[in-house]
Amino acid sequence: MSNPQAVKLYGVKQSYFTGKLEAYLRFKGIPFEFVTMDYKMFGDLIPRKTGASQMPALELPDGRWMTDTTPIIQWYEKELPSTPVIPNDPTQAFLCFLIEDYADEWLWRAAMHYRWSYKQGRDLVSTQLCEDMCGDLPVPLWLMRKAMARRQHKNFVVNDGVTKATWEHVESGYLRLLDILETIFSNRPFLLGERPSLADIGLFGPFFRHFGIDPNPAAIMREQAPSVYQWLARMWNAKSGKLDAGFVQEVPEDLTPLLREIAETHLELLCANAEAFQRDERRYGVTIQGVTYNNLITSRYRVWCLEKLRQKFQQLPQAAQKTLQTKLEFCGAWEPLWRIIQLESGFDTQNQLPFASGIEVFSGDEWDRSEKFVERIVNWVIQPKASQH
Ligand SMILES: N[C@@H](CCC(=O)N[C@@H](CS)C(=O)NCC(=O)O)C(=O)O
Repeated sequence: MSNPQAVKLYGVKQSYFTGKLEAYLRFKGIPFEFVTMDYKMFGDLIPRKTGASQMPALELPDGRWMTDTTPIIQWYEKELPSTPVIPNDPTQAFLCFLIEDYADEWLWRAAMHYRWSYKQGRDLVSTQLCEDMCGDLPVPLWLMRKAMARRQHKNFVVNDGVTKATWEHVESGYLRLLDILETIFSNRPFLLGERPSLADIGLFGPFFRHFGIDPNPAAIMREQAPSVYQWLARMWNAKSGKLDAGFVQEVPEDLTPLLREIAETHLELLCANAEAFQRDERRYGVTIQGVTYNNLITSRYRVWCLEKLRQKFQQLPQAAQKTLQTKLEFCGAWEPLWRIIQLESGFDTQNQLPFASGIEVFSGDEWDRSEKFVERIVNWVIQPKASQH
């Protein structure tokens, strides 16, 4: 029997952000019922209720809907403050937001690339996604899988700047991150000590549902970073009720290479994206660690991400700002955080998320929306002649 107090979590078991939120709900002991989001919900119910065609979405027992894992978690942290994932220490708290943002927005290129550029990942996940999301479409599975793999590859790999020239850099970012995390998780169970923080939950998104499942990156992780592999299972099974351990004091030295990596990659991308947004350009290029990515789609959502990080800093007391500034300068993250003088996404200006109408990370003409995907398969199969015109 279903629990009337349970929230409904709409998503699929292959999804980055659904996995992130599941880990959080499990850790906090928030009862939830998992609802597989099929293509009809994705294209209709979910955007109608939340404003955005994205997963996950949460439906509360009182009928309210929430979208976007970042504000959802922040809302729950205020509602259920007794077992926090955001440390009290302001420097640690800010670094958690920064690591979460890097995991949400930067790592998805590598995650999508390993999934959709390699045959093993593509075959496995296109089968799972089509069976779970499109099981009732009157279309042969092989055809659906082909259309799904093509849509995902175009949206998340080609449109995100992965080419022959950037391929190696994309993969080297994953390998470097494994090395950094292997050191950290050889020293302690979670990024900031004996209990999971928001930084672990953020990283769990790409790591659990992509790097840990997709055959190619998972094989690399098992060989090269067994402590990271072990952390994945530890995170999945972490329960706040069972933990009385705390966060470490201050910021451990072994986080410095991670923060430097974030400064050189993610913050550079956020700046270039924000500049393109200001200039009203739909596509832009950026050089990261000496490698140039071209033709990236400008994202209003990611302008908002940078805006939010800056607001988090500004909300801190003066003394905390000073300590944090020193740390960020040391890691090269201070200058890019403030490089853009005028930053205005115009999104969620009243701070009403996760209940306000959300926006997708990417949208616009270049983005192949899910509705179009279904429409195209139906055209191919059911009206093959009509689709030739
Ligand atoms: N910022 C959102 C991102 C959610 C998101 O982009 N989810 C992906 C799946 S993991 C999605 O729905 N993509 C839309 C698409 O494929 O069209 C969050 O944190 O919830």
